[in-house]
Amino acid sequence: MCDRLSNKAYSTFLSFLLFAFLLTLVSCNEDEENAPPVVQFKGIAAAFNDQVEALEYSLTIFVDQPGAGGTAETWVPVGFMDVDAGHAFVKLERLNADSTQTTIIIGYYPDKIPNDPNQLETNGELRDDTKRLFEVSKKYVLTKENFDKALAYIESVERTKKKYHLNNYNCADFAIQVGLAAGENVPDTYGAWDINFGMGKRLTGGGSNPGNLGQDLRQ
Ligand SMILES: [Ca+2]
Ligand SMILES: [Ca+2]
Repeated sequence: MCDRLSNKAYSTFLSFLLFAFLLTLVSCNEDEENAPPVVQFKGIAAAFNDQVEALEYSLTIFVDQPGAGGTAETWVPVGFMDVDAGHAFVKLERLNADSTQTTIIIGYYPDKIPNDPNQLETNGELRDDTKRLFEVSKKYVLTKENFDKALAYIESVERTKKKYHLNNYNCADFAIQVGLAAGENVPDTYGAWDINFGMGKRLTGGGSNPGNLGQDLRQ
């Protein structure tokens, strides 16, 4: 009897853990209540459409790796029943001749936590990640032409309403693709997750991810 009770409790625990993992990973580790504001993109694009003389254009990729960083894990457990999958985001910055800077800091998120934890695709949206913490960053100085290409790519994500997909197009994919659009050879290492919770509950998948990307950019 004790064994049966124990198994039932364990099964319940595993179910909670799986659900928490899915919610957290799908949301790129960001809870709804503290979600960064959705970017009003028209204003941001227009910010660079002035006649200010520029000294330098750059792209910086930021990575909040799972946990405290420093490993290529695709996720780490947090506390008793939570999971941290990290986040990746980008900054496009223009240093102006008048000693000011024009900057956007932006990340890609699912628009909402899906009701069905097995549904890996949902609508995506760009959010202002100005206040987001990170452990790794890499700056790429760009030509104006490549800077404009990166900006155009971000605009295309918005314009085409590109879908978020946990395996195929998540926050790390967005950051990597912005870098590629800018002509930079941004590394893209596949990381897998295969979590067997027992009782028939198993999550397998993989793709670009903040753990691997952060580790790659440390090199
Ligand atoms: Ca972290
Ligand atoms: Ca990918």
